[in-house]
Amino acid sequence: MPRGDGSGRTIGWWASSALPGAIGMMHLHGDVESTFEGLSARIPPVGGTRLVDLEGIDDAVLARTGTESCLVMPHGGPRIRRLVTGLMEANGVQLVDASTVDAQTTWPEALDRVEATMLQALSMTESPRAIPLLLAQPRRHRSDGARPERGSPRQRTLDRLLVPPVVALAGVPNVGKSTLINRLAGRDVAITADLAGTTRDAVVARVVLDGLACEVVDLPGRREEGDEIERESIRLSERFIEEADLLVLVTDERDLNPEGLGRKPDLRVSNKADLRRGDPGDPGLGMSAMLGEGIEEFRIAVRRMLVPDEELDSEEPWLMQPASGGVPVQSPTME
Ligand SMILES: Nc1nc2c(ncn2[C@@H]2O[C@H](COP(=O)(O)OP(=O)(O)OP(=O)(O)O)[C@@H](O)[C@H]2O)c(=O)[nH]1
Ligand SMILES: [Mg+2]
Repeated sequence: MPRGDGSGRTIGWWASSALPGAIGMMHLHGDVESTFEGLSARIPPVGGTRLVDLEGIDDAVLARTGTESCLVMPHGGPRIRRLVTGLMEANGVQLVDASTVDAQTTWPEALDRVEATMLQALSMTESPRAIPLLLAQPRRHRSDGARPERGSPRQRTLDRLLVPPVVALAGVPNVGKSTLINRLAGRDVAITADLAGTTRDAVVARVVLDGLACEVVDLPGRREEGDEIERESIRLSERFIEEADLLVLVTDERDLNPEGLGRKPDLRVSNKADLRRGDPGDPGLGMSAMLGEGIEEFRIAVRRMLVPDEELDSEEPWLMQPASGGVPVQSPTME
């Protein structure tokens, strides 16, 4: 992903479609601290998420995915989108769109447009799995295979190698969601405790899962009783549940129950398998986030669901330009 150059520049792009009613997701890269200094909304620390009022336009979830990156998730209707775009521009964000910028200007050493686009994509990606695929593209585009169709399911799937998909971990309190995100990140990003309701606000971490960079979100477990703060954190969770590219339901039971998530989970995992050892009814599936068992299988399962093997293995060309909302093709460091 492009880095800020300390000059106070931030670039942004919408990663979600402009359909009414949906959640909108804007990615920001660069000097995101300065961007939010001009707004009354305070940006959370790295790993943190916060529900903020965007100057009266809408309440939005801010998720600080890195020192120089942030996700902004307001409601996604066209009017709110337009107002949020204007607000960001007024605060120095340069909104970019792949279709409007010529990659060959940025990469003059490239032999042709495809190679320039490939170099551009290489400079963006944080997914090791993207690299061999990108390097193979110029040859594939030159051979006369079928031309890839912009926005087709295959293109959108491969674009996840350039724009990290959001993987949300949901489930009732105390099942081990925070233990799982810490295990995946290889460090303590979330607090864990043997107490329901430990995680009150969602926590995000950029994690490479089987070669695919993802934004993993640990959501607070839902409890029916709860104060206003808890209800607000539930509203925050609902955004992530709606917008996640992959919704994972974590339980500590053998019977996996969706628990009224509002959306069918894409993947279900049964944690705390260590406690069920010797249980004759236990099918032997599941994981132990605490002991690290079944974690590698989980990483692979997530990557396969987001970018299936057949897409990685296919010889068909890839456009390398996420089409839904535009990608940052002119990094602040490249000028
Ligand atoms: N035995 C066992 N305990 C686990 C495992 N994973 C997590 N735990 C424990 O379960 C308790 C709850 O774990 P958390 O990760 O805080 O649970 P959570 O789902 O994030 O809970 P909330 O934040 O309340 O929603 C902690 O005491 C963990 O150490 C596991 O695989 N096996
Ligand atoms: Mg937790």
